[in-house]
Amino acid sequence: MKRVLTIQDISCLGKCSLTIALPVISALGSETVILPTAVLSTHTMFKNFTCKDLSDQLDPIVEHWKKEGFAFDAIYTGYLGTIDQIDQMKQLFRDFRGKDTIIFVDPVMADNGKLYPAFNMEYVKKNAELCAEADIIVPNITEASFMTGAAYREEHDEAYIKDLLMRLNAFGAKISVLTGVCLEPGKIGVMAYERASDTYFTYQRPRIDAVYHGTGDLFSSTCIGEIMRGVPWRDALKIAAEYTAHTMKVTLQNPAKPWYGVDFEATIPDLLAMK
Ligand code: PXL
Repeated sequence: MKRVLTIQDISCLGKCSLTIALPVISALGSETVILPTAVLSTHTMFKNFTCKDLSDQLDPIVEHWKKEGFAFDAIYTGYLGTIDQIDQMKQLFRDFRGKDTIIFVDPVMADNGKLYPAFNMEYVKKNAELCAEADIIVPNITEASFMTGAAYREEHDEAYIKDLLMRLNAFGAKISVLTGVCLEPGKIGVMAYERASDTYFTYQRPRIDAVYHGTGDLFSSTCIGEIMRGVPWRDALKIAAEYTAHTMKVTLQNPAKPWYGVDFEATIPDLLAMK
């Protein structure tokens, strides 16, 4: 069985970060090891959330794992809390990177042209450094524009996306993926660049007209979970885009109209059947 280490916060209520990564990656058949970076009462889109930083726990946990000789097939980082934690991640990658370990970085910090409340430009710069240590990076367009210094454009064409991908590629990851890419009216999806083959990959599907928190985490968790079950990365991106959209569609039908997260619990059986 593959073993994935995922490092993100726990938002106790909110359906994002670890509360998505753990069930989704586990359902896809990998042992999922978690390293919580902080405990929040909810995700940061709620007002008055509490937050307990766990930075001082990371080193002792990692030291224990090193003594036990644990290894990981993939390391997936998502929402981290602080600049120091990003430095801790860089060291953790060095400690646990084996010959075939896939380092998957989702530099969660912004969306829709804006940084999340907890972050500033210094944090952006640090996240770019973390991306440089990864095999696969999956920023959205907002995160990519912040990290590369390119202008953020809500409406974009292929030339803009390719330019962003080239700027991301310069950080050093093997595969740079941009999410939230819209190349035709009414469509949305991803575009990626793989350095080794010097090729682009584009996947577009009909846009679901809704915004939920946690969909980026669902996308990334699905992607790494699929890669771990042997699915080629391009197919994994496609499945992750389809599964995220399907889950949004199902959530839209929920009469309780949840606003803070998607009903992935209802769609995990569908994910397992996707090819
Ligand atoms: O889904 C990304 C995410 C993860 N963790 C926390 C968040 C967010 C997005 O807002 O606030 C704490």
